[in-house]
Amino acid sequence: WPLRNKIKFTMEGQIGDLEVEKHVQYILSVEKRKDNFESVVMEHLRMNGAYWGLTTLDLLGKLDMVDEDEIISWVMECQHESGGFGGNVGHDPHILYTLSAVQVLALFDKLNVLDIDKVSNYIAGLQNEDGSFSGDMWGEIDTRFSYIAICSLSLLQRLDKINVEKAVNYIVSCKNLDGGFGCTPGAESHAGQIFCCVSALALTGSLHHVDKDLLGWWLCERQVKSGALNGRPEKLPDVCYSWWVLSSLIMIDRAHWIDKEKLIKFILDCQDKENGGISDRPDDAVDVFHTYFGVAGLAHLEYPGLKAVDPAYALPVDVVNRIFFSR
Ligand code: GRG
Ligand code: ZN
Repeated sequence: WPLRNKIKFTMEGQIGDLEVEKHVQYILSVEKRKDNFESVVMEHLRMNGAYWGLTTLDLLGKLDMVDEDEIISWVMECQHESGGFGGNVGHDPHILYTLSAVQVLALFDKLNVLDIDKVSNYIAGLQNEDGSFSGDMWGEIDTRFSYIAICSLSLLQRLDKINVEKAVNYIVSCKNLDGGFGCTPGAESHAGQIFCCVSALALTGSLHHVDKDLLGWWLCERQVKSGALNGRPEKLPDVCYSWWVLSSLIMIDRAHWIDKEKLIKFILDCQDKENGGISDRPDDAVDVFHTYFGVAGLAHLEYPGLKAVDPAYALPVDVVNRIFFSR
């Protein structure tokens, strides 16, 4: 996924600094805190929080600051007898948390602790007759779940457990006239869903279903005057779209259609320079989700000192390479 135009980081004063140490401390403190508002809200999606926080630490080169054994045994405690993972110990399994669990294990090179067939059978069991995927036993269908199923099974090297052709056809049925994708057939294009559909198509070698110029045009139109990106026309910009939009543009080779320097400046402006963390917009409250997407967005923009991140697997490139090239 080569980026075409490199950015110069030498113009002092033009591009501020990434507060690496402060962000590391912020993530470590969120992991530990149990009594504040964010940790109460995060209780049921702690597995996603662990993925966001730990991947950020890895991109910053600081994954060794956490207790790996403690994390791995907590992740495995969240596994349900069905093979799927819950958001926390004792919670119901959902495909959303199952991908995060697989990604966290991948970060630590610990996929071998999994009963791979059990996890992949749980995921494959969520595929419907029309090729779509439900998120859990209750049946909600969304192209987010198609991506999650394909990404997880690809990381586990078990894509053969599902009907890939039908999965791809379902995603293509969610394509709109503007070149984008929605959560179900006929639903409006949204950058988050476009990320899911483009990644799923990339991971299955099916990107020929995307009109790259048409979609690239829609995606680069997401950049507003401040340099930030929004998720659909007329909506407010938000740091997380630096991930959803930019990853999609990279996968279709159109990342050079946006102004990268302006986007870097916007992400850096969303930092809490005192206490660490990144927010959705300047001066809003920070959270782990936007801290991850801010740092991962900067990694896509080749900000110095950050590991490269894979736009489809949403993991550091060295982690992905270790899975596919070292065995
Ligand atoms: C491994 C990176 C990774 C993801 C897992 C959960 C998931 C797969 C993908 C989610 C894709 C998605 C739909 C992202 C959008 C998230 C978001 C900011 C939603 C807000 O929606 P609105 O309607 O926001 O409140 P707008 O910006 O449209 O006003
Ligand atoms: Zn956001």
